[in-house]
Amino acid sequence: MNYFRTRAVHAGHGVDPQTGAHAVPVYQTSTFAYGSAERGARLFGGEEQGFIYSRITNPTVRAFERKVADLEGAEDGLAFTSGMAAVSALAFTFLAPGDEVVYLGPLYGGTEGFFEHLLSRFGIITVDAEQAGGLEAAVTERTRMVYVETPTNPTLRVHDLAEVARRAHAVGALAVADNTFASPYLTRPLEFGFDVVMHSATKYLGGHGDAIGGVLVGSSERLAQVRGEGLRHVGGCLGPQDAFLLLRGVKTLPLRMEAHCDGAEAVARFLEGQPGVARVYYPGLESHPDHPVAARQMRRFGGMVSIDLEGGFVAAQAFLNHLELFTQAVSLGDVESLATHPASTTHALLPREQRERQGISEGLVRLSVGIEDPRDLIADLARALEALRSPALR
Ligand code: 4LM
Repeated sequence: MNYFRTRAVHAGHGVDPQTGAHAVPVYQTSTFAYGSAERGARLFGGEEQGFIYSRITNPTVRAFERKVADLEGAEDGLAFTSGMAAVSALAFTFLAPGDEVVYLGPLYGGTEGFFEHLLSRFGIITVDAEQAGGLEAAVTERTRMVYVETPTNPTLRVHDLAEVARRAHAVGALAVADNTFASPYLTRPLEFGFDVVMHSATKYLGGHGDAIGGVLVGSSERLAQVRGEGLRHVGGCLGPQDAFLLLRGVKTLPLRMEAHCDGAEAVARFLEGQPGVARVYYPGLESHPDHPVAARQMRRFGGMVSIDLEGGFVAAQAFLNHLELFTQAVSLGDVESLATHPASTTHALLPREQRERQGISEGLVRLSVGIEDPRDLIADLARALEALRSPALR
């Protein structure tokens, strides 16, 4: 299986050997009989590999892990009940008091909140490289992890992944990329030297807005450590029913991503230059400062578009309230188009000055462009922009 589209359908599983079931069955079981006390001892002692308990591993979940690992070009994968469970398991496995995490902000507000508010309480030092004069200045001998999103949420920056991995490795730190926005169809950070890739599988991997999940991919050795510590002891395991939905979703990832990219490109081009729109953030536009990096690292430019509206929060609220086809909701990567105001939702926990520094202004609206016909989406956006020009709002 050489090609991504084939692997998206077939990788990670085959026909069920016992029953011939064509779809991976939902192994809705908490525990697995080991048959004899001797085998139980071997399984628990690590001398034999097998299913023991669904917090640690489950066959439906395993199929999902293997499929994502294949698509990212990784040795192995490890699934969690959410993206946040994946991030926290990774941190609890590899970080200790006195260690430093350097990240390139902004990140998803939940991840940045986890770093700044929770990890810091455990004596782990967290540094936003963008506020500390760049990666070179921020990375020190104590840096154990360098963390980036590609592209970033919600300002769609695209960092040079090879350069970030090089700087992380120069001090022996783990290079971690949250590839949620790109998906492995558009970017594979391991190919640029990253050690671990993380996904909120809730988004493009699942794709249908019906399941929450997270996944890490990387070397078998590293992931075995996370399975044994961050997953086993913290316990954020993915359930088999959600694994089934995510597994089904991933099969159409390449087809959906092409449609998301078609829609986002059309929407971004339409929005650029519209009266009332101060700025359009989309890495596929030549006007985007990271366009050359994105063109090197990404197959296409993704399904997310952010816009800065003149008139701040009042304009953003009015614009959102006039959308009819876009649903006002957080999350992203669903087949349905979604729209949100990051400053008051996904990034509301961050202090306002920090948000402003990171470009998350009061007028910023984030669009997750679905797979609908772009002409209908543009008509919806045009209608909402027209409403902003009404005399009452001027
Ligand atoms: C949102 N995002 O932005 P779970 N990494 C990235 C994300 O965007 C998210 C997570 C991790 C949004 C959720 C409300 C780049 C989430 C966290 O939600 O824990 O699966 O992933 O709208």
